[in-house]
Amino acid sequence: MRKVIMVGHVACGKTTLCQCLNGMEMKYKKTQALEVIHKTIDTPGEYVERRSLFHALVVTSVEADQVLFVQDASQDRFMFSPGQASAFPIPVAGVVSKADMATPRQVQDAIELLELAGASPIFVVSAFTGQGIEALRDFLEEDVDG
Ligand SMILES: Nc1nc2c(ncn2[C@@H]2O[C@H](COP(=O)(O)OP(=O)(O)OP(=O)(O)O)[C@@H](O)[C@H]2O)c(=O)[nH]1
Ligand SMILES: [Mg+2]
Repeated sequence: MRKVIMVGHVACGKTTLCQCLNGMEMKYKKTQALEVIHKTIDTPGEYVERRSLFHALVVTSVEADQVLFVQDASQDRFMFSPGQASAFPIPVAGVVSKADMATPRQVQDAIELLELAGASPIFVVSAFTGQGIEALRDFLEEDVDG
């Protein structure tokens, strides 16, 4: 699996997604610092919410192959700015999380906002129901060079 770095607002589901992708038991634990979980770099949501910390995500991404911008579909709060993916030196894909809690309209809005941020491709997932997880896992298993 590609080495992934998770980027997204507080409580959007990054840690749960890391646990799910790595076949671990899913249990809540607030992320307090940058943390490596198997081949995944988990990050606290505060790093994308506080502009002064954002740079640390960009620097740390050098250690990874793939950024995942994670957006909670059930929240109307959106932390990514247009074109923000271009700040990273590695490819950025998007994940719309918690699809089980969102309306189709909310899912569509989250997809469009992630596209605007420059993330591609975009996966709609639920760590709870397993929706979209296989497709995301297959994508991450692809060779980094294509
Ligand atoms: N319904 C639903 N809840 C989810 C899903 N994924 C995560 N959650 C819940 O959302 C809450 C936050 O999940 P976390 O994975 O800890 O979020 P995080 O992005 O790591 O948050 P920080 O570490 O604070 O940045 C927890 O209560 C999870 O159980 C999902 O797919 N569906
Ligand atoms: Mg976390």
